[in-house]
Amino acid sequence: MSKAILLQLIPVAEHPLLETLDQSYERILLPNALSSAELSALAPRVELILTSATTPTPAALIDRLPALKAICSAGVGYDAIDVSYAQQKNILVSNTPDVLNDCVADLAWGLLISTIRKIPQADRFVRQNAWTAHHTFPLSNRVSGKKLGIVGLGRIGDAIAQRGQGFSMQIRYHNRHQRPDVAWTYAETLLELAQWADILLIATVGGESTRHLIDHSILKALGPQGVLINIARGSVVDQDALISALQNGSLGAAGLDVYADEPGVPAALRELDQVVLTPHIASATQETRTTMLELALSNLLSVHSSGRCLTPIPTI
Ligand code: 8YV
Repeated sequence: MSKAILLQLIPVAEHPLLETLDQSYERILLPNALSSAELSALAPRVELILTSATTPTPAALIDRLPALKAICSAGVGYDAIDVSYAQQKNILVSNTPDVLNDCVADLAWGLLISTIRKIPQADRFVRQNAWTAHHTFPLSNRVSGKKLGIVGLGRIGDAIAQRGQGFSMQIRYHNRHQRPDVAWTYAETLLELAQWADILLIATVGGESTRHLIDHSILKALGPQGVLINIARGSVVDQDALISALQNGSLGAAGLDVYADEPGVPAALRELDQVVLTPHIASATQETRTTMLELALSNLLSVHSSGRCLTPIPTI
């Protein structure tokens, strides 16, 4: 009898846990090239999906797989997966929380410091051989002691706030609800947080609930000296409003790891010198990506052995 199928929506590096999975599953990498007819032929045997936070896993795909038991993602965000649809169909869905908190928080701080101290611009200045005895790099701004407003104080937001203490930052946050377990000051509204903050750092979840949370009015409240840092999801920011605010000087600067339509980054954004851009790399270190993969594979193995995920996404 043919083995059940583990459908990989993402390519992954070799790993001993894959060898264990291979004992029970035929692993098929679903390339864009797999025709609809080929997928239909495999569909009755597909029990598991391995995906990532940035790989669409829509209801249309779930619908084609009648034997699907679990979708395990190597990533913490799950806005690209139709979780509620899967859960309605009793399909387990898991993500990889916590294991990436440190690297995402590190990158958030890297972007924050790079943006305010203009490190990439200074690097370009040196490489272009512009530094002479009579031409020095323009002054930037101080980081330590600034007012840091965090939008979304989850586990990643916590790790970012903790690092902020080392920089003597004043820290406030806005969440849907105040957290009784943290000492940081809660801002009742996002507008109030943006008015207060020097730096607004977005660490909230993506998806419809937070779409364009950062709009024209929030950017205006942050102001001409304000800095926006986004390591969460591009969808949280109205990207057109952000570009306009940066172009007309009503916002000071931005450091972005995520965009509205990845991997596309509009030319208008790329042309702005006061913006630091990274290609969605917050969790992209050897160590963290290995740990994320291990947790995703452990979730798949757990579904196989016990019918449960180790880190299931709560029912939504
Ligand atoms: C990755 C992410 O980009 O975990 C998330 O939510 O956005 C990132 O860690 C992604 O998982 C890469 O595949």
